Amino acid sequence: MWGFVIKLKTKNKSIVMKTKILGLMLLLIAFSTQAQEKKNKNAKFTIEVNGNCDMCKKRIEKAAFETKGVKSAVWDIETHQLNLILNEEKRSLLAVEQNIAKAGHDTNNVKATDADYDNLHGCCRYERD
Ligand SMILES: [Cu+2]
Repeated sequence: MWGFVIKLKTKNKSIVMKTKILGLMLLLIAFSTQAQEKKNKNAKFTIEVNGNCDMCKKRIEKAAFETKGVKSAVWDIETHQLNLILNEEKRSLLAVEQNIAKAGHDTNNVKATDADYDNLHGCCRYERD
C-alpha cells in the first residue's frame, strides 16, 4: 500500500517536471520565432563589391537602389566597400547582391555571370579573383 502511494507521488512529480520543461521549451520557441520575424527597417551593412572607377560606382549604386527597400547605397572606389541601409522587411541583403551581380559586379556572396561581366564597359572590367 505504502509502496503504491510513493510510486504515485514520484510519478506525479515527474509529470509536473515534464510539463514545466515543456512549458519552458514552448516559451523559448515563441521567443526565438518572434526574434526572427522582427526585421530591421534600417539595417546597416558593409559588403565588398568589386569594381574600378567612377562608372562602376554609378552602376553599383544604381543596381543597389533598384532593389526595393534600399534607402542608402554608397560605394567607395578605393576600398571597394559598399555601405548599405536596407529595410529588411522589403528585401534581403542577398537580393541586393543579386541585383549588383546582374549589373556585372562580384559581391561577397554573389558572383556575376561571365556574360554579365563581359557586358561591362572595357575600363570597368575589374580583375576577378
Ligand atoms: Cu568602371
